[in-house]
Amino acid sequence: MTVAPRSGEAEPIIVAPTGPLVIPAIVPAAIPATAESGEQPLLSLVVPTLNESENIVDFLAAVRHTLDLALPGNYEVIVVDDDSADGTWEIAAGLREGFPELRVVRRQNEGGLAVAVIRGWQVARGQILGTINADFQHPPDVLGRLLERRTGADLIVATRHGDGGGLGDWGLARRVSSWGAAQIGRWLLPQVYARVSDPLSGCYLVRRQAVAGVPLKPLGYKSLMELLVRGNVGEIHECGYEMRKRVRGQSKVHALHPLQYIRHVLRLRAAARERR
Ligand SMILES: Nc1nc2c(ncn2[C@@H]2O[C@H](COP(=O)(O)OP(=O)(O)OP(=O)(O)O)[C@@H](O)[C@H]2O)c(=O)[nH]1
Ligand SMILES: [Mg+2]
Repeated sequence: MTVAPRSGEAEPIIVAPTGPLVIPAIVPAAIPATAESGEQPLLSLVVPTLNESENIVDFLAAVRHTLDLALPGNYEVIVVDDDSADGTWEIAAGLREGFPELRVVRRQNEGGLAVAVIRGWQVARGQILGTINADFQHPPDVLGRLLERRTGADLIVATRHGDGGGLGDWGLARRVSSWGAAQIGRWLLPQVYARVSDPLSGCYLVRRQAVAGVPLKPLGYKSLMELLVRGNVGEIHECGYEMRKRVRGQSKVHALHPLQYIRHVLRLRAAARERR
């Protein structure tokens, strides 16, 4: 990992960490405080990206707008890009000069969405870690509402299945596949579904202390289930949101994802049994 101080000039693009997927309990000394305040920000929001050049500029502007209102000067946004062929990482890096809270990780050595999120948290400075997709399917203003509900919670989940949330104008095929994935999860990991209405959510905030120090090993897309089984998550709050359809750019979901998901759920079921 290369992270240089940010005195005046933009931090270099960060090389993704390698090795065990463990989030440090204490921000590593090699990661400097922000130049602006000299302190660590409260929130580190990871935005995983793969070929999101059509979304990234507008998306980061929207996130910035929301977080400048909710947590002015007290957050950082970390784009974790998998060396996208469309240059998403370069476009994001070009925005850092006018957006000092923005950091960019370029990951070249491995793949997978859930792992990308954890790699971002490994270079994070905040005590609250978060993630949101870059394609506007999670409306960026949900971040403000998640933050409003953080008092007393280890985890605050943006949910499609409670608190007024919904699947918006999703088509039938997508609704059926989402329902099927939830049924498999409910069957094999009932203890997870007893705690959270939407453990497949890709938008949530979690306290560093609730997930630090535990070896994580997600497979595929779903990071929240991983934290719920392997982490030490106490009180959970939820916040409903209406999921949108992707408007620009291509979906990265591919035929292998359902199989990966089932393998991941089975792995978590075994891990949950061992913890009992
Ligand atoms: N770093 C990284 N990001 C990824 C990867 N796969 C997907 N993403 C990003 O993760 C987010 C969710 O991916 P999507 O392809 O939109 O998945 P989805 O929302 O389940 O599917 P759609 O509804 O079809 O868009 C987006 O910001 C993607 O750019 C990956 O392998 N690595
Ligand atoms: Mg999407």
